Amino acid sequence: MKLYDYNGAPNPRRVKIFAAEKDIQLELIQCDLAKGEHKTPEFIVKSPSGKIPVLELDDGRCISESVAICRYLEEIHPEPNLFGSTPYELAYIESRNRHLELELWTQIGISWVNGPIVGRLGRFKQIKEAKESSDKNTGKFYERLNDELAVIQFVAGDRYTVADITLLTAIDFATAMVDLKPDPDLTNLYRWHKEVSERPSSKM
Ligand SMILES: N[C@@H](CCC(=O)N[C@@H](CS)C(=O)NCC(=O)O)C(=O)O
Repeated sequence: MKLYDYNGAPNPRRVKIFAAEKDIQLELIQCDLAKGEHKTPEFIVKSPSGKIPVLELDDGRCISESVAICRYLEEIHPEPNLFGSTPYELAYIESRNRHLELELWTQIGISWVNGPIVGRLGRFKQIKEAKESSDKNTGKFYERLNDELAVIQFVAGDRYTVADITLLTAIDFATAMVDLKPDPDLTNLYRWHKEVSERPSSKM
């Protein structure tokens, strides 16, 4: 299986960490976002939204969206389980993952597209007020996570799941590329980040 990737891109990293946790080997194909390789007609056939990651199966069929790709990997390689195994656990992990995607990743994304690195590309009209608001919302969400992680070890309770991968990649990207490093006072969040970063998969 091939994974269309770009070094440093956070969404392909989610899939690479997920696959590493399951010891699944993926052939990584670089799709150069800086050169616009993700917007070519050939690539749009693989990924209608013109985004990476994309998983290409050996028969040529493609799957886009990191969670959809991870679900496929979970189906073909069920252990270790990362999406939940009981009806409640499946739904709870899904809800935690959706909180992170809809309430954190979305805000980090707004700060990113309205921030200096994307600004230098000159491709979008940037909105300063949008960035100010999403920076603030990201900080508030970090505080909420810090409170939650005072009483749970991992994002969805007492074991590592796909939701931890979603949060790790969000925080690492926000810290390195968006200047949204969590405040050092958020000690529960830092405790969690240290533990999760020590897993070999996090080196992806
Ligand atoms: N919801 C998508 C987001 C994919 C995404 O935004 N990928 C970024 C790279 S991390 C991308 O391809 N950006 C290029 C663009 O949006 O044009 C997923 O989870 O896979």
